[in-house]
Order: sequence, then C-alpha cells, then structure tokens
Amino acid sequence: MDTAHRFYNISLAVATLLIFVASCSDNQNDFDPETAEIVGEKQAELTLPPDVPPPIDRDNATKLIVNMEVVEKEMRLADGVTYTMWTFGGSVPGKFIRAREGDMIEFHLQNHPDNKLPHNIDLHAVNGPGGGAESTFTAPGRETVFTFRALNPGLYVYHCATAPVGMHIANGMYGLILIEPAEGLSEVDKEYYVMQSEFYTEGDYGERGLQPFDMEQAIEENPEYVVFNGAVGSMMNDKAITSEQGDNVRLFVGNGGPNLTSSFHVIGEILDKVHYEGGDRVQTNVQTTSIPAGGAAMVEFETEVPGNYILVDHAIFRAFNKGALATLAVSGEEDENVFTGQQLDRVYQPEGGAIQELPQEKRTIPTASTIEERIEFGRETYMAVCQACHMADGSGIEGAFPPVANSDYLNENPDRGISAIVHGLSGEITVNGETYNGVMPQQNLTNEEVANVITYILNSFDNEGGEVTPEDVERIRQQEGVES
Ligand code: HEC
Ligand SMILES: [Cu+2]
Repeated sequence: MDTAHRFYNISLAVATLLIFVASCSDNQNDFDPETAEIVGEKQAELTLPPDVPPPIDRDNATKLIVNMEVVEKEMRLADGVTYTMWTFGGSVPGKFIRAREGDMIEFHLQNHPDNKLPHNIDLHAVNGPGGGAESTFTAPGRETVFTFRALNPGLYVYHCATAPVGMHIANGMYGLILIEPAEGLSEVDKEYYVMQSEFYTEGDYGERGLQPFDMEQAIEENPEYVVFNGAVGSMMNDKAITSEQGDNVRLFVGNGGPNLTSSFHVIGEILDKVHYEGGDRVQTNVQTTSIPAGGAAMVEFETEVPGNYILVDHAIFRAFNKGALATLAVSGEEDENVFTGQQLDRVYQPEGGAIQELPQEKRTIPTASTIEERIEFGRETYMAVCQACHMADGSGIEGAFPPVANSDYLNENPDRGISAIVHGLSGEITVNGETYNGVMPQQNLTNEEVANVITYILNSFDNEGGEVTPEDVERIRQQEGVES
C-alpha cells in the first residue's frame, strides 16, 4: 500500500470514529441517572388503585418528595367479610408512586398516631441497605425521612419489612413504584394499576364477619383468598376498569404475595408486549406471564373487540374459588374481521348417529315418595351438577354465578329455578341486589331430578322451603320461559 493510500485509510477511520462519538453524545443513552443535574423540586402525585399518576413530562431529574402515610383500618375483603388491613396510604395495594430515572426521591414515611404498630418500607427501586427499611422504621405517631436516587428504570414492588415481615405483607403492606426511563414509556391510551396478593383468614372463604389473620395457613402457603387490588370483586361490575375499542392499554401488574407466584392472564386477550419482571426487555405475543411474589410486569395490549375481558391468575382455582378475578370492560363496535361471536348453534348428530343403536346409558333415578327423599336425592344432583358454579354452600361466585342460597330471585318464584334448568338462563337478572349477566346452560336432567334439586335448594341454604313436583317441571318445560 502506498503512503497516500494509507493516509486516506487512516483519515477515513478517524472520521468514522468522530461521527460515532458525536452521535453517541447526542443520544439519550448517554443520560447518567447518577450524575444528572437535579432541577427544582416537586411533590409526587400518588394515586389509589386502579389509577396511575399521569406520565411524566419533565425532561430533567428533580427532587421528588413522596409523602406516604401508614393507616391501619378495617376494610372489606369480600361481601360480608372484613379484615384489619395495614395500608400504605389507606388502600391495598398502597398508593402508586411514579418517578423518573435520575430523580432524587425524598421519602417521608408517616405512621398515623391511631396505629398500633411500628412499620417501615423496603422499596425495590432503592440501591441501599434494606431498600430503605432500616432508615424508615417508624413508630405510631412518628415520621421518618430518607433520600434515594432512582438509578434503575423499571416497575418495582415496595412493602413493609417490619418483623414479622410475612405478617405485615399478608396484612396488605405492599404497592408499586414506577421509575420511568429518562426517555419515557411509549404512549398508550389507558394505564391501570393491578396488584395480586393473598389473604390468610381463620374463617373459610366467604365466612362472614371480621376475619383474623391465620399464621399457620400463611406458613403452609394455603390462602383462603387470592385477590386483585385487595378484595374480592374490587374491579368488577361498576368498578370494572374500562377501555374503548382500539385503545392501547397498559397494566402495571404487581404481585405482593406474600407467597404465591401469579400466572397472570387476560381471558380473550393476547398481551402484545410484556416488560417481564418489570425490566427493560420486552417479550411480544404472550398468553400468560409469570409474576413472582415481590415482582412486577408491565403488560400492554390493544383492545380490538368490545366485550368483557377477565383478568385472572390462571392457576385457575384461585380465580374461581379464591377471588382472583377482575374485569376490563371494552366498549365499541363489533369488528367481524377480528371476531365474529357465535355463528351457529344447532343439534349435532355424529355421522350415522341416527341409525346407530347407541348403548343408552340408563340412569336409574329413584322416585321420591316423600319430601325428605326428594331433598336427599336433590342434594346428590346438586353436588354432581350445580355446585361447580353455584358452590357447595350455594353462595355462588361474585360477579359470575349468582347465589342460590337465600336467593330472593328463586324464593319469589321457584318456577324461575325450574326454567333456568330446563331452558337455560341468560340476560341480566338481579339476585339479592346484585346484578348478574351470565349464561347458565340448559341442564339435561329428568323432571324427577329437576324437582328433586329445586326442592333440595328451597329447603337448604336459608331458603324459604317448599316442594316442586315432576308435574310442575313438566308444566314449565312446555312453556318457553318464565317471567323474571
Ligand atoms: C356452568 C355454570 C352453572 C351450572 C352448572 C349451573 N348454573 Fe345455575 N346459573 C348459572 C348462571 C351464570 C346463572 C345466572 C344467569 C344469568 O345471569 O342470566 C344461573 C342462575 C341460576 C338460578 C337463578 C338465580 C339464583 O341464583 O337464584 C338458579 C335458581 C340456578 N341457576 C340453579 C341452578 C341449579 C339447580 C343447577 C344444577 C342443576 C345449576 N343452576 C347449574 C350458572 C350455572
Ligand atoms: Cu408494617
């Protein structure tokens, strides 16, 4: 290579390097949260679940003052069930904190004078011993302050870490803090705050009254309740979270535990994007994402089709038997290009079915000769067929399956119960003041069985008694339906 040529090559390399350096320093990647200049100061706006403070529109780091008050109070865990919750900011989960990478966060923890116990806070967004726990140990009627720099963007859990730690968490002491990256998060139409957790009560699921914490159940990791946002039905019916067709929705999902990992799933939606573990990486097209106790995820999806979408822990008994259900109600116009709804429902006869002699499984249904027998046979049918939805004790599932226990709907006119079984039931109904809008499939039972099961229900679960005969059932079978 001659000298001129060599010189040319070197200058080319230098020029390339200069361009590279220039483009780097121009870039947001160059932002250093540890040394970014702190400009001014601000009070952090905190929100109660399921709301989230608005996105941060600052393009500088600031001194952000967070005031968080611990309040111990009796709160609703389920209908008729209360629990003494220990809260950050008066709600379970605690208030949502939104800050920006590089912010200097001055954290004030206030322990209300009426409280009985000391508390503190461990924020997973902190680099420093105990995540702030030691610095914030606060007796009732006191306030402590510490400051930390938000060095790592992401979605983080915070929780109380006062001994016994498990008990403070089990009683409701957790929440989420978002550290927005300096360049901000992508713009979406709706943002919500959803946090799963367990409750360990002395009484069984649904047992009424103020329920004390059960330490043994907690150690066995056997909760009575697994819920979103602190209570059964906290985001259902008129409290459902909402979006419009075509909206992009972002859920900040946390898991306070204290024990279980959530298999977080939205029925009928595919999570277009998941910032799994609350970090930078994005996984796309996810059905169910795993959120460990003390962890979080940001999930995003477009709501293409109107309807109700149910948030669940897909460890599914937790959803239908322990409370881990919430509703996202999407309004808008149907789009048959994406989803048609049911297009056909007709009798299905397998090929040759009409001529084949199918071995008829002959069920022997004993005929009841007394009301006591009717009740006894009816109990068997109930346990075999109905309890899957209406529960063994007749209490139903809030927001999904109405109670047949002490049901004003049924007691007012038992024919309605017969009709629900022989014709099926759908559309809005009101049972004991709660509205339900589900579908009960028609049940393939004989008149004798229907008479038995309705008689059993009428004479159980605090209902008003009475007897239904096979003749009553036949009469309803001949009718289209029953006035409701
Ligand atoms: C697959 C779930 C499911 C099964 C199984 C089921 N039901 Fe229902 N049932 C429902 C739903 C959902 C409704 C409410 C329908 C609506 O909202 O219009 C309902 C409503 C009712 C009602 C009227 C409302 C009330 O609570 O009083 C009665 C009575 C009833 N069912 C009895 C029964 C009996 C008896 C059986 C067993 C033979 C049974 N159901 C099986 C889901 C079910
Ligand atoms: Cu505490």
